[in-house]
Amino acid sequence: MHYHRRESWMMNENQATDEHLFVNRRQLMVGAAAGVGAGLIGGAALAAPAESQFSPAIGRASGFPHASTPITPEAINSTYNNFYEFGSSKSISQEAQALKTDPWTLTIDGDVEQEITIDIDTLMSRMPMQERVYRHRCVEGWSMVIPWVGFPLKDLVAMAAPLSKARYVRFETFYDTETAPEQKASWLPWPYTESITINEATNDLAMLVVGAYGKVLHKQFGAPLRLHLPWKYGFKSIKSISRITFGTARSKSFWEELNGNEYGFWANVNPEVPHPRWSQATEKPLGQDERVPTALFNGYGEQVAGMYAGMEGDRATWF
Ligand SMILES: Nc1nc2c(c(=O)[nH]1)N[C@H]1C(S)=C(S)[C@@H](COP(=O)(O)O)O[C@H]1N2
Ligand SMILES: [Mo]
Repeated sequence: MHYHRRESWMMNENQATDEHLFVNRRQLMVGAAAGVGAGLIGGAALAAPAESQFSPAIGRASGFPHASTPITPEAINSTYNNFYEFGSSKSISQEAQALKTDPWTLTIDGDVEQEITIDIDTLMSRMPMQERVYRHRCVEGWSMVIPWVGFPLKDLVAMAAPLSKARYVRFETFYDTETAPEQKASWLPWPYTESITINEATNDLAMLVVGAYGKVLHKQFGAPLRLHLPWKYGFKSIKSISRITFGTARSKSFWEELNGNEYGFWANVNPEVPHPRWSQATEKPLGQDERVPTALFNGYGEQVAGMYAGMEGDRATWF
């Protein structure tokens, strides 16, 4: 539970963006498996679980804050979800199995040097995979701790080569009323979208997730590609991403469109700023009886607070 400031996961900027390393990622992974290149993929320290469906080269990054917090049991986590495309209750794990994840492509467009559509498997083969244990705090007041497998969002940003004028990154979920009948509801602004700044997208903590618990991502977790921003309320961590668009202007997200007074753009976790209808001071970890105090930035302030310097007094930073 201790966090030390200088950690091996603090990847060298050059390593994250260097073209030559992108080309040699497969070799890098082989090197890591042999125990020689672990530092190069961001501090692989512990071996992935033996039953992992991922390459053994994918190690667990030990240095992230809260990396040794007890993990929420998979059985609890995978049956208590928010995925409105499949219903507004927490019990959508069965319904979500209708999601078709193969084939799946991701389109990267907007203010980029070249728009591309890339197959999810190709994308995964080009990105530096890693396991990270992250806390997740839903705006509704429950939380979980989950071992994600994925890659830094900043590596995808580097691959996308956004134009210098791009300031925002918008994420969009699939839209398919056949597999997700809830998307027929005309009063909801489908498809689900989210938006963050380029600065946030290139923060070390921002992660694109393709797996959890050593397995390819369960459909209810937002297969095959979902975001995780552990310092923000959970709704920012959009599931089943099919498009990422770089732009100069902020776009309204699904929740902001529905109720901007309750679910804003920044949505950084702050126990002292209540939701208009409830306190955010405490949270209920899934699988535990007692509520526990909620932490500023969900406990990741050291990594992210600098991005919001001077904005602390603005209520919009926190909801
Ligand atoms: N596409 C999509 N992404 C989404 C949601 C959703 O309804 N649809 N719900 C969000 C909310 S409110 C939370 S708390 C998390 C829940 O993630 P989990 O089910 O993996 O715990 O997903 C977020 N991403
Ligand atoms: Mo949430």
